Amino acid sequence: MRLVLILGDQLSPHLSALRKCDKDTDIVVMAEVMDEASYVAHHPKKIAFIFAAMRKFATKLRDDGWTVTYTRLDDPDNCGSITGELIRRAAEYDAAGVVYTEPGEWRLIAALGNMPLKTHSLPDDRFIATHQEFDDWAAGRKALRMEYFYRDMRRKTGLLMDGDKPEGGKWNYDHENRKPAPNDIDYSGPMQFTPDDVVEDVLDLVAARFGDNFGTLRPFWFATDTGQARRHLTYWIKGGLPQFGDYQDAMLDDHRFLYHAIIGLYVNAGLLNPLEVCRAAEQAYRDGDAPLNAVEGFIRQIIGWREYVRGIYFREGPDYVTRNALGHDRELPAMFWGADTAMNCVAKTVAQTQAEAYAHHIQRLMVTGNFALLAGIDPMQVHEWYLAVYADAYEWVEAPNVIGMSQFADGGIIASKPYISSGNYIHKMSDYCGNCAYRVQDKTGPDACPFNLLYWHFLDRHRDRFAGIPRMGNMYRVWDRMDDTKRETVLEEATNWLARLDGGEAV
Ligand code: FAD
Ligand code: DLZ
Ligand code: SF4
Repeated sequence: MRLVLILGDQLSPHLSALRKCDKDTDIVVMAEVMDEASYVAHHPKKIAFIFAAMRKFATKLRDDGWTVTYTRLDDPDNCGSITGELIRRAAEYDAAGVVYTEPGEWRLIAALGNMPLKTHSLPDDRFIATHQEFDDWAAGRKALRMEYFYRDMRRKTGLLMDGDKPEGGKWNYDHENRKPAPNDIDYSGPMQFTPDDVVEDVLDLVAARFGDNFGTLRPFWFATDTGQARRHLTYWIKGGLPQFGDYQDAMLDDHRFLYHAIIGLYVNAGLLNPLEVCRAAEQAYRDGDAPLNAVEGFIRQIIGWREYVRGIYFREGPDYVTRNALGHDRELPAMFWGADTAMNCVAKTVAQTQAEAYAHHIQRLMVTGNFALLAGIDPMQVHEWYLAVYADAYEWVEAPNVIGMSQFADGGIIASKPYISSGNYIHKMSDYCGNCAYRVQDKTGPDACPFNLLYWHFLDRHRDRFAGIPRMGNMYRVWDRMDDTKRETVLEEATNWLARLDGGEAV
């Protein structure tokens, strides 16, 4: 008899560990444990989502004939850690060993590997590329650009392929996907689910135990099982996907979700399979219900970006999260935890993060991420913030996005140049600036948008590293053409603004 470990983000009936084992003889172990629930101060909605989905998945496994031992967070015998629970259960059932699917964090991989039990780790084949395939692709390349990896994934899956050619003749339709914010959104998603008894029990538990964490628990509306997640997906494919491409990069004060899929949390926890999601989107294109730019853009996010960042996380190793190539060391300011700020774009992104455990990609990258990078905030603190506050955050996917793509702390493995912008970009893509105490048009002066000041401050202080990058040369030429007094004013005002930030002012 063996134990089969199922972690909170492995809630998939075809998980490799389940396929390997026998429901007549082996015993599934699932456990809500404090170690996992507190290694960062997760958003209460994220904890509630994971616990509720775990409880429902355990019931499904029992219905399917498995014997499941399930430890609730408040069970008196709870050992508090995954390894503690496995050791306890192994003694209880005199188990010969533990079978598990490789976790998505180095931390847990190490802990499971160091247990005093016989263990058998299996690859997580819910992903399209194996570690070996990614490493083979990466080997010998000077630059690991997602686009080329993505093309291989298109060929491997056959998604949007026309024989050996890409559907429509081009691999990537991104240039059609950068429309600024529309005046209105005609999609009412995401689909919201009323909590049932299982979810209500979990909400009470989470409110009692994690009520002080950053984030609002109720109203809670996430899907918590595969059936619900599929209903939401179908609803989005019909109502959201057709316009997903056009407005992928847009941001609106009054619309938290726009045309985004809000499926990251479901796919990452195992409720939806990434290929199933992509095939459903492809079908909408084949049926004439969604345009190619939307469907290609969506599929690229999943079989391209999602697979690519995972490949980087495992290739780079456990020290990836500690990297700090730009030597940034500013404390994460209180505005990230909801303290007042006059910057409307940051305030709105943080407020919706607090309410929903969700912000979409451009908010994460070009508002909070851009700000943290320009202001020189310690990337480890930025990483821990993102890992805590988003319902879809697990280290394998969050760290490459934050440490690599957003903060350039890996020195340029993921991003060929830093994702930075002045207030102009936010102004173009959103309606935030119209409601802001700062003036996006002002480059200097008391009302100048902080992004305008910090943008030049960043470029100036990292000149040695970035001036030689061809696609950044233009920015330095603009800076160099400014007259000396203006340059000095910008740098002085940026420095003063940062000092006020450090002093705890609600800037
Ligand atoms: P959509 O915009 O509708 O996209 C569809 C799907 O594509 C997503 O659900 C996701 O599975 C996938 N996807 C899109 N972009 C990426 C990407 N860059 N990396 C991996 N998958 C991607 N994604 C996470 O799943 N977890 C994280 O913790 C996370 N942290 C991020 C931090 C930063 C700083 C940035 C810039 C991006 C981060 N992302 C993360 C990627 C992306 O922002 C989210 O996947 C997306 O916002 C989830 O919302 P959605 O389901 O509505 O996605
Ligand atoms: C994120 C999370 C949380 C909050 N709680 C649990 C838990 O109590 N039990 C569990 O098995 N998994 C949990 N998880 C998910 C794990 O942290 C996740 O498996 C790792 O982060 C690896 O991706
Ligand atoms: Fe953000 Fe600047 Fe626009 Fe204000 S003016 S919303 S700080 S970009």
